Amino acid sequence: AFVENLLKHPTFLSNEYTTKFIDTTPELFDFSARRDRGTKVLTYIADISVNGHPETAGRVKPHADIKPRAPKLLADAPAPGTKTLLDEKGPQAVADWMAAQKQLLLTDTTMRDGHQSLLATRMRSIDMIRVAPAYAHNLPQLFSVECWGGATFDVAYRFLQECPWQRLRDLRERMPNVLTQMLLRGANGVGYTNYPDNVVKFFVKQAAETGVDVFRVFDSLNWVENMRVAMDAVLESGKILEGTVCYTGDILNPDRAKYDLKYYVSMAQELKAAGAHVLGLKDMAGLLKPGAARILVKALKEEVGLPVHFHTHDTSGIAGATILAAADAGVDAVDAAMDAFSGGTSQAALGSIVEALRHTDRDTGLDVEAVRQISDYWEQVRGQYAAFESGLASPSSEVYLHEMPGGQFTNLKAQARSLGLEERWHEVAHAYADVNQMFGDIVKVTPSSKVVGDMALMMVSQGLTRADVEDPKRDIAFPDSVVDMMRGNLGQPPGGFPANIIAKVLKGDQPNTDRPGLHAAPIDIEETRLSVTKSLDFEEPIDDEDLNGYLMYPKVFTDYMSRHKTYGPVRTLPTKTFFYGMEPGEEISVEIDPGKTLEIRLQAVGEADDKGEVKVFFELNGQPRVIRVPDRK
Ligand code: BTN
Ligand code: 3PY
Ligand code: ZN
Repeated sequence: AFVENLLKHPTFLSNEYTTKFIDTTPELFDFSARRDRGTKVLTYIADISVNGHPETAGRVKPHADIKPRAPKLLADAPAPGTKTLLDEKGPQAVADWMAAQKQLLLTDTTMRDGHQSLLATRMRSIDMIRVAPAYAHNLPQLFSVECWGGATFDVAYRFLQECPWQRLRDLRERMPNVLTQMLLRGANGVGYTNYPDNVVKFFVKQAAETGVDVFRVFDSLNWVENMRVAMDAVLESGKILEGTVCYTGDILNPDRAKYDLKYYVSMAQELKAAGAHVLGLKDMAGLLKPGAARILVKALKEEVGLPVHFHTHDTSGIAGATILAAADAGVDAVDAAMDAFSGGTSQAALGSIVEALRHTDRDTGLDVEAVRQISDYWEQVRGQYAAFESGLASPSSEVYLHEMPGGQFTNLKAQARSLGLEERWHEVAHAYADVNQMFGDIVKVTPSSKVVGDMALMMVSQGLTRADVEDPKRDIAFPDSVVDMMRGNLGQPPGGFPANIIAKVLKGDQPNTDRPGLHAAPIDIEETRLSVTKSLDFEEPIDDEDLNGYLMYPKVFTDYMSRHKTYGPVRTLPTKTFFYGMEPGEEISVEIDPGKTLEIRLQAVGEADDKGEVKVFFELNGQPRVIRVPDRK
């Protein structure tokens, strides 16, 4: 009866599912559907084996045969952790518990900021899912695992051909005792532009339902007004709201008085009044120096009274010192990355912080051997992504000049390279600093950092100085993102943007200085669901997760869905296969659905025929299969 029912299931009949559909209803899975999915996956492997992956062409190749092995589980079951506390007592209890702890609490960022900052966000879900049980069993004392949001959302769809929601669900399931954490760009969601209020609310509700426990909410101009909708949605979800202050400038420098101690304390107080359970201190570029951290953390703890969670980047090489100073000053939790994903534009090394604090009154209580074993796994994983390494070879004090966020640095460098400006990188760095001053000294973090970067690249490539740009007699074609920001579409920085630059960019038009969401009409969510379902040619309406994917990134999402139609569930392919295909004689096992494993052997690759097609010969579970793919080489 089950089989009969499922054969009538409209989604089944349309022969089109997301991985999620199958995962949640494995019983709906019969032989011909499996065969179809097998064929699609073989088509992907054949295509990559013949044509290569567009993203790894011409890049450094991984060494030899890397097969990451997850560490052994050191306990029979995951011990109760912070997530257990959240489920049993709620978000305020977690915050109270944080504040009462003597030990320094740690968040591991490897699965989000670590690879976002070192590998252009390219880490695939399968590499995270394999090690997640080791976190739950071996490191149950972690405060949280940052594993979602920021740039990971769109990169999953856009470049990795996988569903970010499915990633979250899989990680949540395998780490039932530790809090999951995401980075949310306030009204910009996980995108680069302000979304209507109802879209932001819909997104937060879904993220909470699918598995996010801690929401680090920030605004790219530090405008609390623009964070309220997202923050209220988190509060409503019953999850933990980490209202976040972004740190820029230098509180010790009298020339940067715009962002002084008073400024940060007062923003933090606003966030507390808005209902934050935890105060996030987000030093996205790694500018907070040890002496300043001591003063800032002490003031925030004394004058605001929320537990403080500190995030920084090691671009300058000083992050470890700053973290220890913050720990001394009483910070409650800090972010770090597993050793193999630490340093440079990423976070400081988690294992080294554990060791540095051992036998002190802030001893983290983490098992450093367990940390090392997990880091050894990540070391292997990182090797697979050699093509995406950005290669910042050494710490760089230049970060105090340009103030680029760790997550942007390598991206902007790649953009500079593609414009032929790599040799002139230090000019780009100076231009970035000049643009910041020209824009009135603003917080630079996604998306405002992208705007500053666009402008800096444009100035270097056109040989323009700040004086040239500001010269009222000179006509300048500003990048679209600059025009958009000056119109007020990302909100307002403290004190607004300078009048001269607004006048120049908007050519006399008046900017909107209200919160952008105030004037954005709500999206008709159900109407959108119907129209997207129709345009994808699905018979069943798309679910809330997919709809949220569409609302954030309409084109990225629909492109993903159309590739999914051709290639099926490629998310569980080994990373090497995903990026490089297979060699003749090679064999792999792929669990395409829980309990359903494909044994794939690539036998041989033929020559291109007169139609420009190549035959690729496989064995799939011992049966011969031939797949034709276009030769695009
Ligand atoms: C992208 O780079 O557009 C996303 C990655 C997946 C694209 C697949 S890889 C095989 C096939 N060949 C291409 O050039 N694109 C698709
Ligand atoms: C992001 O928004 O992706 C960031 O990492 C900001 O630091
Ligand atoms: Zn960061």
